[in-house]
Amino acid sequence: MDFRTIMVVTVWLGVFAGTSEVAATENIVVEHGYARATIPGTNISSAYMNILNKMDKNVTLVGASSDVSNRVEIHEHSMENGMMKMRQRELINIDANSKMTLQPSGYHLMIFDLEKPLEPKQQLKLTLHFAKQADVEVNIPVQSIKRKKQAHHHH
Ligand SMILES: [Cu+2]
Repeated sequence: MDFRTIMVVTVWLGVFAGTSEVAATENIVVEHGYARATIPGTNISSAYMNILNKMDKNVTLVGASSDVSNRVEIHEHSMENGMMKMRQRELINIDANSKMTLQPSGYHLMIFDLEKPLEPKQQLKLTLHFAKQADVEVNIPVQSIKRKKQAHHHH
């Protein structure tokens, strides 16, 4: 399986979202964060969360980093002609007083080149980098991939 195939498969499987609020600053709040356990045979993971911008101006997520990987990228999944496509993105804009959801079918963070696979129940520390705004550190749980029946609707 090549990398793109793996990503498509993980999207179709779907996962349960986490429930705990994981980090807060005064201006940017991250909640419902979780990362996927690494699929055996791969060295990648992906991370999802809600990012709440509580300010009266927009903020821009420009990247993320982690001590488990030197390569964390912003990606976007979208359906094009019935095919799930994944593209790297430079940034994510979050409007004033609004919420951006990083989720399997949209924007997400891809973590590459893991030295050790991420295991369920482990905590993953991520640092989110914003333009003209302090970094936000989050600690999110690693969750195993669970099958969701609804995820098998093919569009
Ligand atoms: Cu991706």
